[in-house]
Amino acid sequence: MARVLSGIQPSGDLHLGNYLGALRQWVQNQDRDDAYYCIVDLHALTQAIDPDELRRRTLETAAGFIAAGLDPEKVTMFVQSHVVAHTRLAWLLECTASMGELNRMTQFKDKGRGNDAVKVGLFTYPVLMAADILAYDADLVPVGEDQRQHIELTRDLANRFNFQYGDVLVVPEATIPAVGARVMDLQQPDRKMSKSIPSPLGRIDLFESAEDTMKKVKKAVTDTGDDVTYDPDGRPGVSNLLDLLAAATGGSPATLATNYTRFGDLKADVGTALVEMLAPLRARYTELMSDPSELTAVLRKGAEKASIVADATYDRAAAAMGLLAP
Ligand code: ATP
Ligand code: LTN
Repeated sequence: MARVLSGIQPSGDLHLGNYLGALRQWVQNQDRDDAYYCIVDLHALTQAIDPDELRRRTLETAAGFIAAGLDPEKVTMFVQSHVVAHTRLAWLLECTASMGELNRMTQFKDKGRGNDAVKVGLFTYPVLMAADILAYDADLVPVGEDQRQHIELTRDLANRFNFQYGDVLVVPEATIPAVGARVMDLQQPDRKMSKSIPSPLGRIDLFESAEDTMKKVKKAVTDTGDDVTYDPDGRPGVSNLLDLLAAATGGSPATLATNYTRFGDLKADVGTALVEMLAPLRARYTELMSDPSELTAVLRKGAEKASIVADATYDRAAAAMGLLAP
């Protein structure tokens, strides 16, 4: 059985990119894997967020995990800050990572570089992520394409630690889905759909109304020319729509393109396919949010189980580095 870990930040509403890039593969493999899924609230602190909003979104993200199809009886679901070993192990790894390699992380370059007021936490973000993964001896990390560089860093840190201190950490691998690994913004198809960028028309939230989804797909930016062809580099708008259709219905985007001559017909089919895919998720979400006490119980149990695994890894790593046992 493969040990699996992944996480999502409670920094905004879950969107179609989170579902197709990450959540859907978590659900598909939950019978096969020994999986740990965390709501990474400490990572959400690296960008300004209101405390009440963070609390609310943490619960909403937990409801979102279950609504997307995760079964808390089959996987361990928990909140990152409830398991103290993450930050303890992160410190040990901060004493393994170099300034140079963190400076090369594209997320830091995009969100913070060159700004003196940028928070230290944004700089060390990838080390905490490495700790999330390594604390569970994870073999696999199911994520979207944008996380590839972070997983590479995690592997480098684990290898370096093992070289220096002995065979302590498991070196993980990213698993990135064949379709839906990089869902683009519907209004700006040259950048990824994202929680933290205000883009009400460009982002499809997982639990929004069917009318909103239809409207956003209808207004999606397409490219110059009026034929439907699959060319992600040259024609990112229409290609993103074809990717979404392929992700929702199966089939390959290039083959699906041959069924259409007009953007309008393609958009109508993409809208309908997404609404059909998301309707059951939205119904479950509404039901779950009506009783948050059940969610908090799931998270408490999850954190207890996760702590046992993560504490053991921390103890192993601390001992290997020479920290005196208490
Ligand atoms: P932010 O933009 O605030 O960083 P996000 O929307 O990228 O947030 P995260 O919590 O950082 O969401 O990511 C959770 C998971 O969703 C990750 O595995 C990530 O790779 C995946 N993911 C995020 N956006 C997309 C996207 N547009 N397409 C495919 N996968 C995505
Ligand atoms: N950095 C990730 C979120 C994240 C994560 C993790 C993903 C934090 N810890 C551990 C996988 C494994 C993001 O921004 N999408």
